Amino acid sequence: MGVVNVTPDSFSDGGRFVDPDAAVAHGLALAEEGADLLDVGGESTRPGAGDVDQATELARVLPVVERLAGATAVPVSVDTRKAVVARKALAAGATMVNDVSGARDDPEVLAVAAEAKAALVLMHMRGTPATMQDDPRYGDVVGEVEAFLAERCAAAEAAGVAPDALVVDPGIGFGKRDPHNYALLAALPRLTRLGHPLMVGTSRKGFIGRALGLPVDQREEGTAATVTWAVERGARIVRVHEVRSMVRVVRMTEALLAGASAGGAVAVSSDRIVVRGLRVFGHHGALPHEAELGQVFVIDLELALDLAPAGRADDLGRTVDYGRLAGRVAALVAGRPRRLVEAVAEDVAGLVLADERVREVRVRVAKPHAPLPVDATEVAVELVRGRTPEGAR
Ligand code: PMM
Repeated sequence: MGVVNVTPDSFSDGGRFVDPDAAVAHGLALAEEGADLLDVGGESTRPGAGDVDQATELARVLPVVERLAGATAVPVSVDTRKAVVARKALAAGATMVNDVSGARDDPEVLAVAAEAKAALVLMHMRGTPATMQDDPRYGDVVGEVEAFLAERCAAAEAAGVAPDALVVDPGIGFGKRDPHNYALLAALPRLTRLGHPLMVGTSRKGFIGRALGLPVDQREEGTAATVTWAVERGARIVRVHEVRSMVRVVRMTEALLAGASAGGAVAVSSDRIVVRGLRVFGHHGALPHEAELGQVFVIDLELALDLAPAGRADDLGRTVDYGRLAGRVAALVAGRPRRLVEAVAEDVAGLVLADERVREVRVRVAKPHAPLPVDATEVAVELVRGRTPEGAR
């Protein structure tokens, strides 16, 4: 997705294309360079930016959308948080709405997208552009963003948007500190499991500038690294300013992914078997009464392995039988007491990796009733163990 900002003040290219002729020419150049989508925005969403009134936004966006939609076959998206702008842009030829508020600021956006049968990007943002970088804090940024996106998708579907018209976006840089951005980028595979195409916008953003110590006009290579990373981890749309170079970056990443799987390696597979919420009574714990009385442990497992052989042959013998595995894990957790949940998780990981088809396993062991001096809903340990050439580490 190529960015066409018709704004005087966007952080990355503000002012360059505020003239409609310049914006249209830029959009056409991006189409020529290989963009599959063009995202036209008339409101800067950089940190601290104030709201733009509807008339101004319409005046910026509409002529550009209309002319681009008439002049190129590349679909046009409108980057807006306003239902009126979305409606008029769709009528002018746009086929996608990109709402950085996840359609919270103006919930009418949902009905507009539903009525026009338009695609709809729902992005996570904390607060508004004006306030979003005022000390953003999260307990569990990935969990909160995931829950937000799931809730907004449900709201969109309730308003009549078809599930396959929805795209989700974690909103890199929107009400997030650098550790939040990195955590979300690391968790893209998890976000793909929301069941909608995942879009990621990292282009020229501040966290790249801070990592490299470079100003906004020198972040192309940094952006390229994030684009490779995002595509490899399941992003289907990357929103970028430099289309020519990023199309090459995406094509090369795709070639690597295709080559790796054609070579029989499962290393790039993001196939997973997931078992969640396995409740087992056990006697693990560092405190004497835990060992004596026992308590419930809740186990989550995520196994990375290539599911294609089983799927193609429809043959349980070619995959991990999750029912049998769940039984063996439950027996382990109900069995010999360990002092630490870490030890329980480690032993569970070892059991799972004993099946050589499993490339990597994530194990989470939670104690919902852990004896703590303060209130907490849950304590858990989570670990990831993989296979090295010498065997499981
Ligand atoms: N980033 C910006 C604007 N719109 N939309 C989506 N869905 N995702 C983003 O990450 C995103 C966006 C800010 O970048 P810009 O000011 O350079 O357009």
